[in-house]
Amino acid sequence: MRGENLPEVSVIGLGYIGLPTAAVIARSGMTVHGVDVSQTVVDTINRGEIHIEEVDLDGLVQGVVQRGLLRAGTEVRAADVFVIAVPTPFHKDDAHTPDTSYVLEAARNVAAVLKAGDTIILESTSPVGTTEAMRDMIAQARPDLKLPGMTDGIPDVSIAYCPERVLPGRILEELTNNDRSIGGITPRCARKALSFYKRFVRGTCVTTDARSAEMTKLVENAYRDVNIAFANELSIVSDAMGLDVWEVIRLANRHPRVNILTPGPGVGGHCIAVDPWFIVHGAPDQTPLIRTARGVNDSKIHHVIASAAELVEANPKARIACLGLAFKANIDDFRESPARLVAATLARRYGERVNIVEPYAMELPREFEGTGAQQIDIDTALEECDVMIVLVDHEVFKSVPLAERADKVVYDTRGIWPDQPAVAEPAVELRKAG
Ligand code: SAJ
Repeated sequence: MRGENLPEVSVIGLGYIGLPTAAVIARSGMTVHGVDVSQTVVDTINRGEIHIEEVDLDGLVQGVVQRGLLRAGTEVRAADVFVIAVPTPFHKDDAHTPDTSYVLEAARNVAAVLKAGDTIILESTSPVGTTEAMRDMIAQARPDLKLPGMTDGIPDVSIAYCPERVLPGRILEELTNNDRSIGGITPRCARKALSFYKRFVRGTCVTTDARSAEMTKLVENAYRDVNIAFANELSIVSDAMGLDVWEVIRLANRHPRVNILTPGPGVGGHCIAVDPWFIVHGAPDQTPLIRTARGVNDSKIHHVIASAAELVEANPKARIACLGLAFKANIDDFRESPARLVAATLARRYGERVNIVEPYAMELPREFEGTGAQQIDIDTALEECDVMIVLVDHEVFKSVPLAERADKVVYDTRGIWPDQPAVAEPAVELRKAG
């Protein structure tokens, strides 16, 4: 312990959640030992640098490393509080079976250095029951310790589940200001974890049991997935009926109790398209709505590919610009991105006719190699391309005035240009065709 009894903290997993979390904890004055399996990640952090992009994270990490509050390594060391933030993907089988092996492996490593009085907190999005499974794994590894829920007396260690709920692009702000649900294996565990979070979270921290907290996290993302699916289904219906979905949603949302989300080329990222499967897997017969929503959002990608291909083929001489590769606006995260999948499919089919505009990418991802597709900037696209396929609602695209795009054939999957005149069918005469 340092100074006025500040706990020493170990954060296991230094990715998109773990690193910002470690840095914010360190900023509050606690000494943090970060753990990651990748030596490169560890070396980068120990130089005061970062391996991921997130607003303001570089300065924060540099500061806490310089002050000696954050240090990274590949081995779990003794600490007072362990925060586990490792990935929980699912297996690519039909049942979408959750893969909690990284969580259990982290718990096994923690067990080796655990001492009476310690607190272990799982933050990774996890299927219901994972925190208890983690406890069982620790019980097996450390029969010398009394574990919560397994002893009549006061347990030696506290174990809790506290999901992160931060939005990529706003992680540092949301880590501090969002409310937190803290689920203990026992109420005492929850209180122990609560006293830790109160040191660096300004939002309200609410205590509950571990299983409810696990379900709460899954429900939050499934709620969003279902609502985006509704918007995406409306867009497919509107296409079939020849309606402008943006106009329909705009009007419907004037109702005081209606708030339809925004259609897009599908749902990307690592959370909303994944977490609902954890609920479906846990209760396959009780989740028709959640499962269907997943299907609707996945099928939207194919609807967009088909509609874009139709437009490209209807304009055989046109040069095409795909605007955006990121999984959502104003970030440089291209993993699990529907926009990237759409653009790459078009690049493979139509080769050098296709141009990609992605201000957040230094170069095109590997799957574009050999397709003939080029990366160009937005100004070149506006000068040289005739067909614009909007896949991401980056601010820089939104701000293009009508005068610069009025003569383009536009397929706007994000509704960023509501003033764009509709294109006459069949294909228009193209300005730069030929
Ligand atoms: N999207 C739409 N239409 C919308 C909103 C989003 O198509 O109206 C798409 C986005 O373009 C993107 C995907 O959905 O492809 C997800 O984007 P997002 O901004 O809704 O969410 P994420 O994945 O960046 O972060 C979510 C957040 N969860 C909720 O808002 C309920 C975040 O708070 C969680 O912490 C994060 O998942 C996580 O780590 O679980």
